[in-house]
Amino acid sequence: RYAFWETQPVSQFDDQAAAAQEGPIDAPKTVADVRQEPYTLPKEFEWSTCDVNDTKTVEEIYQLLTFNYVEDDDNMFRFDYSQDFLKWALQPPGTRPEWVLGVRVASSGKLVGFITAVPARVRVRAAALAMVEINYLCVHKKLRAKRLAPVLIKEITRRVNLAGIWQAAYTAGVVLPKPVATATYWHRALQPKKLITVNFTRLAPRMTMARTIKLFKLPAEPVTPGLRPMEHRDIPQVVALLGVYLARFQIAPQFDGEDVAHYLLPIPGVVHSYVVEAEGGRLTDMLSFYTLPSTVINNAQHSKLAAAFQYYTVPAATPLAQLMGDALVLAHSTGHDVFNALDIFQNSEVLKTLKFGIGDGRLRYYLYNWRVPAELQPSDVGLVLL
Ligand code: NHW
Ligand code: EN5
Repeated sequence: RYAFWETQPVSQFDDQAAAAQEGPIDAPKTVADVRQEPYTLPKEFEWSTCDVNDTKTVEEIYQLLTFNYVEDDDNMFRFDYSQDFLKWALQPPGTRPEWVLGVRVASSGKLVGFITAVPARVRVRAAALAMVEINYLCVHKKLRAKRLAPVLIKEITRRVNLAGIWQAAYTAGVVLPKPVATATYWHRALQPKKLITVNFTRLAPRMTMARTIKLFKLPAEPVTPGLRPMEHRDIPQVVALLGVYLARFQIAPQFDGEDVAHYLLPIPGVVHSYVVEAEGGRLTDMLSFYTLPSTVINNAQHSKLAAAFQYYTVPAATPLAQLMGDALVLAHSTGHDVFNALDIFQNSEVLKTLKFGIGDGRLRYYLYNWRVPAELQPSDVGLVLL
């Protein structure tokens, strides 16, 4: 049972009857109804709004997450978001400083808890909603199972409600009430030898290392004519490409020019975006991926795994398989060991052909205070959270 989540305005596992009503779960509120005082923490802790532009603070957040954030089911790998990545992910257009929320030990100032919200316009079926995306919820390993997470969630909810926002989207590996969709991770080896060494994958039966390396070998250059890194001048055309393509999905962000500039202009070591330019400067397609390494938890040879994650990809003139194939080439040539993708978008049609293998991880998509009539298929999802 879910002692906390049963008290929250989220779809519950047993509410099929109510599920017919698409829309908000809570009675409508105004900012004046929102509690003015922060929620109370156990007395040894205090709230701390974190400024990611402060070098010492972003270092503290980085340390907390690097040692305490998400691991795979067998505790072999742990996400290692870089400081530049966190600064990028946490400051999109419309950012509010009070939405980067920490918990510190009052006596020492040590950062031991964290949660963030960023604004986003997300369309769910026919409804375009002003939401936040919640991410980077983390409690230090030594303070687990003390019910700190519900306090972090309630406090970030209060701070978001104070801005007049009543819905949120979030993803998690764990099952909570109640997923709007469940996606599966797939992995494409770029450096098979290293992946085998760190036990990310195993040598297939009756395969030698040499044959495995040959099987996953990629060309040095992408094959799509006109493919080049995205630039500032491309923003209006990329907004248009994404707008048309994402309209096919039941849940997808609505990006304006500022969003596209922030989330898609390339940042070395963080986000990689390419456009396909046809004659006359017309853009026909785009692809992107982000860099999210993991710490290899117990390996003598390697301490880091360099993973690229598929971000937004828009096939139109170029088939998706070719565009994703070029993403693999570019991720390989920029030093990544593996390319990860979910079975969202139209990915299911191309993953096997491109030699992706199914992962052991699932990613559940959730909405706060919004009900959908029925669970969506992964292929209905057009939203990527960082
Ligand atoms: S998912 C990644 C979450 N982080 C990690 O997995 C890092 C490693 N784990 C930890 O740090 C991406 C801790 O285990 C955490 C739980 C902090 C996860 N989401 O404090 P207690 C995100 O960041 C529930 C939501 O004793 P703990 C998305 C759990 O079911 N709830 O546990 C975040 C239980 O509730 P229940 C989660 O292990 C979305 C309660 O927490 C959860 O010390 C947040 C236990 O708390 C998870 N991933 O700390 C929601 N994991 O009902 C945003 C566990 O079962 C909602 N729990 O009793 C929207 C808010 C904004 C609304 C605005 C309108
Ligand atoms: C918030 N934005 O489970 C997200 N990773 O499959 C937070 N598995 O890397 C929530 N266990 O399958 C994130 N190798 C939830 C995901 C948490 C991390 C996670 C999984 C995703 C993962 C790897 C390593 C497994 C290690 C043992 C995996 C097999 C790949 C192989 C490729 C080649 C063909 C066969 C399969």
